[in-house]
Amino acid sequence: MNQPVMGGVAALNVPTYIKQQKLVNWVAEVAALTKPARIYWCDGSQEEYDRLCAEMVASGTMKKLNQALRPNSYLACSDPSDVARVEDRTFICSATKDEAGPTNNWMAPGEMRATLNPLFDGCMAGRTMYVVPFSMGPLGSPIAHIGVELSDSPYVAVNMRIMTRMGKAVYDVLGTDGEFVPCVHSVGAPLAAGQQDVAWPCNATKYIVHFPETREIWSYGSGYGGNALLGKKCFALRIASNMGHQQAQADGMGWLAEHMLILGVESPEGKKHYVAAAFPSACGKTNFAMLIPPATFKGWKITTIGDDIAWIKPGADGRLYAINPEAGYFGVAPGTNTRTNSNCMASLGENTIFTNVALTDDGDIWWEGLTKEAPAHLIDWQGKDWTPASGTKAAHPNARFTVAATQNPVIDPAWDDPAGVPISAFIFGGRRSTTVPLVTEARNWVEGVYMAATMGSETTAAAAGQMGVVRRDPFAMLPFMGYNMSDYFQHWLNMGEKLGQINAATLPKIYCVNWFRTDEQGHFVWPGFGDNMRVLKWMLERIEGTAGGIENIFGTTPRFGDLKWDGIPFSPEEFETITSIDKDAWREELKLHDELFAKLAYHLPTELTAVKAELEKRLAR
Ligand code: O2Y
Ligand code: MN
Repeated sequence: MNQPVMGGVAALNVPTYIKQQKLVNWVAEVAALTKPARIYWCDGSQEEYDRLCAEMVASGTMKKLNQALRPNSYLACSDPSDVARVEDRTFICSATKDEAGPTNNWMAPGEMRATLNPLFDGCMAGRTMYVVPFSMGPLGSPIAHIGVELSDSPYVAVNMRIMTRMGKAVYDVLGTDGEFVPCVHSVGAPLAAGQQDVAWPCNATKYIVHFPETREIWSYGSGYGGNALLGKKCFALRIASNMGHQQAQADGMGWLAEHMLILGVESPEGKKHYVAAAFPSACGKTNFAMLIPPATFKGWKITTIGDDIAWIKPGADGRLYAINPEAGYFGVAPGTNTRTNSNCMASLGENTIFTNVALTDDGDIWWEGLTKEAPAHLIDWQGKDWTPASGTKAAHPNARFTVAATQNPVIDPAWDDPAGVPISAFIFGGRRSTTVPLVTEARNWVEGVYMAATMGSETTAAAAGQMGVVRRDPFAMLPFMGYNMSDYFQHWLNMGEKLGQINAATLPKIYCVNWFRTDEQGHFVWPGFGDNMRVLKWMLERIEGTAGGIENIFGTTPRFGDLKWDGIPFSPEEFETITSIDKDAWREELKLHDELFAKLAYHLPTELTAVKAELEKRLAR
């Protein structure tokens, strides 16, 4: 924090190790617009992290947790109005509305720039602008890409150090003319001279804006999560999905940026495969990525490459290679405990930033579901005294932890491999109380894309046991698509076709799963969590060509005897409850697919309507 303000413009003080003039010019340009009091170039060191955290403790933004119970860990509590991603304020400002597609908010780029300019003008006054260089993916990996975020939030700077490969080394990769995605973020709360700051500055007006043509991200008004940590959903999904699609125009193939975890599954015989799995937000992705097999699965191992996002590029051998572009986990805390995810709990022992959880009297953290019984007294996420009688949640339901991936006890040895890992299967899952069976293997790539395109989850009414409204969430990408959803379906179909031409035998298999079927009383039938291993084992054996199954209308499913049941009292009747196909329900389901396809009619691939027609025929038989 050593740059003085000179005549209203903060000195740039560019570190000598920065060699790229384009970057320096851009920082100067944004500083001229946003008018910060200081500019600070982050180097990513531990010393810097500790110092910024100490400054936030001093300013009241964070609390240091009990050093003996939770070493080097902090609690930040946000403004109650700033607790989640803001989908209705998120825009894809491509040149035309059709390029953004019907699932995105769109505004013409010129109009959006005219809207944002006055908001950003002077928005960092009185604050420090942090220059945060980061690599999404292993430094220098051919699958990785670089970004630089300019933010007036020190909370963003320290979280970005955990969530990405952030710091000085990025400039070596960038060199004099390397490409980077420019990300500008402001909490939108300029400080007048002498004005007292608040613990969590933000603004009621929020904009999360993507300009795909220039690959820019501009975020205003929020300091929280995906709104502010711009490497995550904004870059790694919205801008990157666009980049992967654009690349197809250049090389005929392109690449994929997916809302997917990546895990390794290894048999006792040492057969190992990597699978990438897409689930909508809040469907237990982190639990699945760190799954602990049941005790009876001796010798089976699950290892994590990533818990949320996958970047996937084709190799010359026709296989798809994936990296986790992130370096940390920004996971949902409530519901996480040693039973649901003990690997995750072990990851959170130290060096963690908690956001919007409750504080215990001995300076540790607590959230709903962490322990069976709540402590007798807490300070809740809004800083108020809390007891079990309060009748409110002590932690916000979207409370988060930010922790380095390296703290995961089951991190995969290849998690940081610049070459990525070969993907043997894709898994798509939604939350459905009826209709969709436990697991189905698509007969071919096109039918797999159809499954992914039509996946959906029931809204909370269904969780209460009623037949809920299904929100379609194609590929679990609905809030994260950087371009037209139908063009994205076509991109997947094209990639499958081209990869199949190189080597049909290594084209990943595609599965659709549903852990959430309920019985007549509305209770979940499938135990989920570690028992999902039973399904993963079947998949691995299908990939190896050693497991059986039976073909139905939609694809291939395991028979009861095709899964390993040791250690669980699960009956064939229960299995039937979660795998049966109700033809009437499926006829209704296909009508809902019609509604989705009607919405996505512009550029909707004819292959998908053909799959649907074929399914209808099979249903009629
Ligand atoms: O609420 C936020 O700001 C973040 S949302 C999020 C965070 C980590 C992983 N996934 C998600 C999501 O919504 O899919
Ligand atoms: Mn996610």
